[in-house]
Amino acid sequence: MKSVLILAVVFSLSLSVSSVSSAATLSLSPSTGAPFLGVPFQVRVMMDTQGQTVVVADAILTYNPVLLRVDGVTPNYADPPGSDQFRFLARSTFGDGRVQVVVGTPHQTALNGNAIAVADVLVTPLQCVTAAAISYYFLAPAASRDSNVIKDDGLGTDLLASVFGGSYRVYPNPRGESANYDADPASEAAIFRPGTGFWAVRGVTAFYLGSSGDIPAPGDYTGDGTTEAAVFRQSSGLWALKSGGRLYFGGSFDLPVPGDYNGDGSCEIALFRPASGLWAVRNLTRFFFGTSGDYPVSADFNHDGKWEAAVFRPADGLWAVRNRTRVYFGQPGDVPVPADYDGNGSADIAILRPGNGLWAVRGITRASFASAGDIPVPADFPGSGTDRMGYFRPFQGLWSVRDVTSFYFGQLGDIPLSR
Ligand SMILES: [Ca+2]
Ligand SMILES: [Ca+2]
Ligand SMILES: [Ca+2]
Ligand SMILES: [Ca+2]
Repeated sequence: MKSVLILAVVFSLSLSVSSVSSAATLSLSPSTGAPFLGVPFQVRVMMDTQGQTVVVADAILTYNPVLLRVDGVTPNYADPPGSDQFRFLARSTFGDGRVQVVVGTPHQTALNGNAIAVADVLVTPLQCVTAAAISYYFLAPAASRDSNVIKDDGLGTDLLASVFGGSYRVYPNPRGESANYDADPASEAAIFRPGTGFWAVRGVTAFYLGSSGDIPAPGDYTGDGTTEAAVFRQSSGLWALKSGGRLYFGGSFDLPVPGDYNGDGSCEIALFRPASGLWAVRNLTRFFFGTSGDYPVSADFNHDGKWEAAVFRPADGLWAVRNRTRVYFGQPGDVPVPADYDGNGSADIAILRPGNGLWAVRGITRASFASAGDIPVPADFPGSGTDRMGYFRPFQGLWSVRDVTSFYFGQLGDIPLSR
């Protein structure tokens, strides 16, 4: 996925202080990634002193608060064994796109090491974008009020010579193929907790399936009319179904896009490869549709019972439904939220604009519903045959379904799953 490899600006400086033979760096780990809208991910502040003993590290990160929100800063010192060297001196977050982490070591036990984790920063993506950057605020060695790494020489010599930020591609939240886990026709609210593999379906069941990093991919794989939990593991290509089915299909960088692509009433295992636009539906077909950077938005757009491959292109708002249509609807930063909002059996082209909470359903309706950071979960919660606008507000665990209901279910970090 080469389009992700957009590193933040890297400054290189020639040091004028001749006594400084090595130079410290600050970096972010991971420096690239593909997090989901609204689902927090963690980046680690890393310091490399290149063998120098230091007494203070002062990392100032900057980010675009329209695209990202910092939800927490946690000390994380990967000290040399038994050293217990660091002290967490200060942390501060600012709503205007800055977060500062200050750590120090007592002089008598000054650090002498290489790449050291300094802190973990929990970041929540607020918009779907191809590049959300986190950079260090860095001017020059010894400049005041920017990032610094101070040598243990009693002089306050700033060793920091280079910084390496990160850039992250934010995808729409995964929705699976369906979310009807019981006998009634209504969609259920469900959550997947990525850290533990915990699933909970409101009022129905809770269980464990999958583990940290797995992408939830629920669908009616057996064709019995109810949804089955499933996860896709990018590291190995594993699909694990609640029924016990396990198989390998796809791998790193692939996104699960389960759906009923042949109209036989059961959900197929399928994937989309954003780097190349490859679609692969297991035991059925493979083809290329879309280009690098597109978001998959497959659904049944023409009410023939079969799902169409489809993509939303965030750069210009293109919706392309394979063999059906190409229209422009939406703009960069919008979240595609296809669903059947008028109940005619066809998925409708729709977007949520996170900045102002605008939902727009092409040719049908517009409404203001949701605010920044909310995760869209349109679904047929009443079981009436029509999908409703709905969102999950991670901070509060709040679900709100427009004109229908609201309730609390789940918590920050959970991936909400409804369709
Ligand atoms: Ca149900
Ligand atoms: Ca099928
Ligand atoms: Ca169709
Ligand atoms: Ca419709």
